[in-house]
Amino acid sequence: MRELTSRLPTSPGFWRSPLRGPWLTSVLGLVLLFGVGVLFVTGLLSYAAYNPGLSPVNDKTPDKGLLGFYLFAWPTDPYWLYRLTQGVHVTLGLTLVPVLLGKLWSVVPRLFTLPPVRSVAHGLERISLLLLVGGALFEFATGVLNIQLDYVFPGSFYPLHFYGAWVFFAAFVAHAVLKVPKALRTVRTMRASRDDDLVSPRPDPPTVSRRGALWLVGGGALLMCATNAGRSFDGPLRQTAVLSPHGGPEPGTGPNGFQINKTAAYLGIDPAETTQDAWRLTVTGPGGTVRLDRAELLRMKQYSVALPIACVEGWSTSDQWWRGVRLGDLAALAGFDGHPPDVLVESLQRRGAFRRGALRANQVADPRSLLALHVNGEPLSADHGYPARIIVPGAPGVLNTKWVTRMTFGDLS
Ligand SMILES: Nc1nc2c(c(=O)[nH]1)N[C@H]1C(S)=C(S)[C@@H](COP(=O)(O)O)O[C@H]1N2
Ligand SMILES: [Mo]
Repeated sequence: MRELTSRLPTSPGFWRSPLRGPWLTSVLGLVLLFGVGVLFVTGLLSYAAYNPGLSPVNDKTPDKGLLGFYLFAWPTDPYWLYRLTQGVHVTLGLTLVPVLLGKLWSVVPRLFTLPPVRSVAHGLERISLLLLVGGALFEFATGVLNIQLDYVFPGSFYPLHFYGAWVFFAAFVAHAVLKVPKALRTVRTMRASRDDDLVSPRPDPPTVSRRGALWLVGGGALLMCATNAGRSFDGPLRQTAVLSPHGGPEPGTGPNGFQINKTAAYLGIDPAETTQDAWRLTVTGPGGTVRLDRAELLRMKQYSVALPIACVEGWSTSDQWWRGVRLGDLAALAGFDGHPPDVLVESLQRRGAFRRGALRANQVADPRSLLALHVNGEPLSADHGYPARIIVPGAPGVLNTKWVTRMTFGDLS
């Protein structure tokens, strides 16, 4: 009988690894306490950076209501802000995958304990664990899928990952409040109590030490970090990011030879619509409507600025030299002198996401925010948004609309 029951995962004897116990679980838990905290903060910042308050243009998350309480106008300083916060968010998220898996492995016997619910309090705790584990798997899965260029999860990434983050983090905080004191005690005394339910009653002989197991998880995490972090840099470093897309197709060399998200061909931009004869920029606002061709834009005062492209997917380029017209000067054409408002930017693109984006007044007012016509001394290439694209300091790449054709100035929120 004893033999039979220990073949079922509901029996403690089924779990034979001598590694399981409060020590391993506590160490991995404390690493996640710190890591998930950073992921949550950088994730909320990432959402704020998107200016979701400019609904429904930038964000279609319905009824974010109270969850959006913290939103603020995303600053333009320092100009590498989003490159840093999103690089950390994505690289750290990938680095923590082995730690999360190790932690789940270390507590998996508890998933099968019988009876499943012993009391009301125990039932509530199990529900919170469901939200915790489910939330963690959901957030890591949607996050990893989103950086694979081809997003396959049903539904829009933003509301899924955003709501998921709040559910996960609420359960995470409850769990941490309950468990951190014990975890700290366990790690500090380096002693694992023998009667803990995670300790196997019939352990197999060890094949690896506790420290060895930790090295395995830590080595996996380092490997994830080393094979992904390169996406935040150019040149040979980017080639070290063998485990994740570096952005879109390989960009080639020359002034326009830096990372491309999606090419003009892929998005169906018709070259016939971008010629000097065909293309016009329409600038509108309460002061009237102005239509400009590229030559007229080039006759306006041109400014140069060195800014990176930093994508929500975690990759970024180093600073590129952009040259073009100040957004503030275009706002002046639309009747706003001195105090520019928000702006809605629309591209030639007809299908797919990111056809348009909205920028906040503080972004329009920054003298480094440009409608760029040149990059690194050459006209923009088709893939980087010729005839004209937005570039704004500190902003996520997705707001740097390419192939701009219309800008509508006015209060959007
Ligand atoms: N019209 C349009 N503009 C766009 C996009 C798009 O799909 N369509 N992608 C955005 C995203 S997500 C990023 S990260 C940047 C990338 O710019 P790059 O391809 O010049 O590097 O362009 C942005 N501008
Ligand atoms: Mo992006």
